[in-house]
Amino acid sequence: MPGSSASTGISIFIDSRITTVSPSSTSSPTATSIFQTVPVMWASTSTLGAPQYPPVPPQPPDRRSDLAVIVAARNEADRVGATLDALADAFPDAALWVADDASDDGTGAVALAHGARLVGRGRPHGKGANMTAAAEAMLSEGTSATLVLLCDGDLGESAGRLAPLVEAVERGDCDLAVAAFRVRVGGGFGVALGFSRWAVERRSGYRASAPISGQRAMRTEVLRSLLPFAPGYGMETAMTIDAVRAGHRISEVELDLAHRATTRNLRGFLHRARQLRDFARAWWSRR
Ligand SMILES: Nc1nc2c(ncn2[C@@H]2O[C@H](COP(=O)(O)OP(=O)(O)OP(=O)(O)O)[C@@H](O)[C@H]2O)c(=O)[nH]1
Ligand SMILES: [Mg+2]
Repeated sequence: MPGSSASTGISIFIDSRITTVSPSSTSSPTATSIFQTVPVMWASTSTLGAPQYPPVPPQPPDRRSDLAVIVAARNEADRVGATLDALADAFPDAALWVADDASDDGTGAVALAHGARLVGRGRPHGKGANMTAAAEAMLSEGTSATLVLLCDGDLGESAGRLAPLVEAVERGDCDLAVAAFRVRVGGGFGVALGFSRWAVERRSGYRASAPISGQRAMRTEVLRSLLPFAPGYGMETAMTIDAVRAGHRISEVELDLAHRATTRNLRGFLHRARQLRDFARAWWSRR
C-alpha cells in the first residue's frame, strides 16, 4: 500500500447499526524512512580530499493525519483503487473512507485492499445518504481530523491533484473549497448542470460555476453543519445552498481533474435525468 498508514477497520451499516471489524490480514508492511538510508549512501559515495557536502535530504511529504478523505463510490471497482492510491500519495497519513453504496462489482474489496475503511449497507441508498453515513461514521469515531475532503471515486490518479483544495481551507481563504474541472470531460447538453446553477443562485444568491462538483474540502465543524446531505445526486447542489445560507465562504479552485464521464448516449441521458430529478428535489426542499 503506497505510503498510507490509514487504518484498515471496516464499518458496515446494517439496519442502522454499525459493525466495526479490523481484519488482521490487511496489515501493511512496515514503511522504511528514507532518512535512515541517506547517511549511509553519503558515506559510501564520498571521496577523500574533495569538499564534502551531505546531500540535501528530500523534503518529507506533508503528513496529513489531520485530514479525513471520504470517497463516493458505486460500482467503481476499475477506478477506485487508482483513486485511493493517488489520495494516499498526495495525503500521507490521511484516513481514507469509502462510501460504497452496495456496489456489486467488487468495489468494496478493492477499497479495502487499498487501505480504506468502508461504509455501506446491504442495498443502495443513493449518494447523499451513503456519504452522510460515511461522514457520520468518521465523526462518531472521535476522529483526530480537523479537515475533510470529499471526493468522487472515479477520479483515478487525478485525485492526487486535490491538495490545493485542502490548502485553500487550511490557509483560511474559504470555509468550503470546491474543485472545478479545468477541462470539461463528457457530459450532455448542460441542462442538469444549468438547472443546478440556477437553483443555487435562486436559493442562495451565489453564482456557482461548479455546483455539482463532488470534490470539496472543509473543516470538520463545517462538515457537521452541512449534515445530513440531501438525497442522491442532490447532495452537492443542496450543500452549496446550505453553506451560503450558513454564512460559509465558498471558493472554487480550477484543477486538472479527470473522471469516467458519461456521454451523449442513452446511458448518459438516463444518468443526467436522475441527476436532474435529484437537483430539482434539492431545490424544492430548500424553498
Ligand atoms: N455512494 C454512492 N456513490 C455514488 C452513487 N452514484 C454515484 N456515485 C459515485 O459518485 C461519483 C459521481 O458519480 P458519477 O456517476 O460519476 O456522476 P458525475 O461525474 O457527476 O456525472 P457525469 O459527469 O454525467 O458522469 C462517482 O464516484 C460514483 O461512483 C451512489 O448511489 N452512492
Ligand atoms: Mg464522474
